[in-house]
Amino acid sequence: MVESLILQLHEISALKFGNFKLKSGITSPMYIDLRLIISHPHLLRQISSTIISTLPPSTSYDVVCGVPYTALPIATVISTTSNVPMLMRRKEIKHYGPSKPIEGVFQPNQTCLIVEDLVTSGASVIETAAPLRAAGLRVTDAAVLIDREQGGRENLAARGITLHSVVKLRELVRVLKREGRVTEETEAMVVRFLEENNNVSPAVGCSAARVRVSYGERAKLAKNPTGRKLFEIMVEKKSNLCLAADVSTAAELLAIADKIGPEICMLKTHVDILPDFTPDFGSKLRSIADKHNFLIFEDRKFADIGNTVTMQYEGGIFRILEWADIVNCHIISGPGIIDGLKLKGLPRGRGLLLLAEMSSAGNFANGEYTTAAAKIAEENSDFVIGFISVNPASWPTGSGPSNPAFIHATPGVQLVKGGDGLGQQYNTPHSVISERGSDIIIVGRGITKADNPVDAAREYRVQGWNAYCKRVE
Ligand code: S5P
Repeated sequence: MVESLILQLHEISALKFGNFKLKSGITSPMYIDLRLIISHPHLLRQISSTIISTLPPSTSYDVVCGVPYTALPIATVISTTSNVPMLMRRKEIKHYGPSKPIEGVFQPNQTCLIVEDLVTSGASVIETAAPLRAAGLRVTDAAVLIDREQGGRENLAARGITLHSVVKLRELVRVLKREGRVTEETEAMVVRFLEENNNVSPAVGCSAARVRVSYGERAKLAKNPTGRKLFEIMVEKKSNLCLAADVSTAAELLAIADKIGPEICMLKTHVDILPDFTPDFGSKLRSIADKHNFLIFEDRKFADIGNTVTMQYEGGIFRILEWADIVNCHIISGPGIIDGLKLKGLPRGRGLLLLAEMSSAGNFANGEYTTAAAKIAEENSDFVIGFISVNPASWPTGSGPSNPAFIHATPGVQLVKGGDGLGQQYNTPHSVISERGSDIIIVGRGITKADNPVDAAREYRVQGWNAYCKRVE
């Protein structure tokens, strides 16, 4: 049965041999293109039923979800033939109408079987499991046609997902060789390739040296006490998650800070959106921060001349200097803004983040502007603790991002890529930490608007932390 499947896949050219560049950048002697199966309904049906019959009889599930896009038709056939409802995970979030990462009807605590055509590192299955889990579903098993035997099984097991495959790549090539479809040399080449690439990380590597240094080591390099404290908290709490607590009232903010406090290393505020702000807000938030061991970051985005920002930082009704460990500023007005903020902040041991890049579409913080921010940071490393950035891995080496003392915090993070219709652009925790080389994920509506913000925060924390662990491994 499995043998006949393999031969049919070879006949329709879904299995090709030669020299192929994979998504990960490595060259493979074999290319598997299972998108072709939708042109062969009989084969699609056979693949779907074989995937299900390979599962151990004890595997139970209430719903199935295919990894987009190739496995969607497979999951659909499984759903219709076994009469099990299906869910779909959106790869992009819609900019209009209700935007749900998961389409279909389900109950929290139901078990969802993930269906996939091909597993290499397991990254796609992991990316699909994340929003399902954040929605309250249990994900314990993934059923797949082909296991490339390149670390996917182990990477998934590390995340609590058991991989069930119909066929492993070595076995598949053995069958083709036995049936005279490939030569002995080709088989040997594939086997050698698998031996040399037996552990493809689901995290794509990042070149800057900074990203390989652990947060603990970087704490020792930080010149500013708040920068050092932030790294230390991240290590202690195994968290690189910052909550953007953009809620409607101060009362709500204090409540969510207390609930989500255990999951975060930092809480970001916009105090000027709180209609019920009172002078004791700062001390109340401070005691919650002390209770749960997180830092407070007021996202004030100062942008004026040095003299004005000293007054904005210290005075007014908000008295930010009193209670915020960290503030941030634009560098549009030149280095005088840093001098102004430093004058007030440094004696109190506070820290400053520079907005070197922004997450919104069409923003102007790039190129020379970003390089200038990196230079200003180097010149003020006693007070500047790092950057608000979006893709530090793309900054030229030798500028700020390669200095491990500086921390990078990135907004525009949700479990699926997308946007909010007002210019915000989202990347996943994995992409932000592993591919873009940032250190902290700043998450707002992904948590505050979730059905269960505490569960959602935990999921973001785990994803952010796992991506970091993989990066420094
Ligand atoms: O470039 C930026 C800089 C910041 S600090 N883009 C941003 O979105 N932010 C802030 O991050 C923004 O003000 C908001 O508080 C948070 C993102 O919230 P979310 O709901 O889109 O996750």
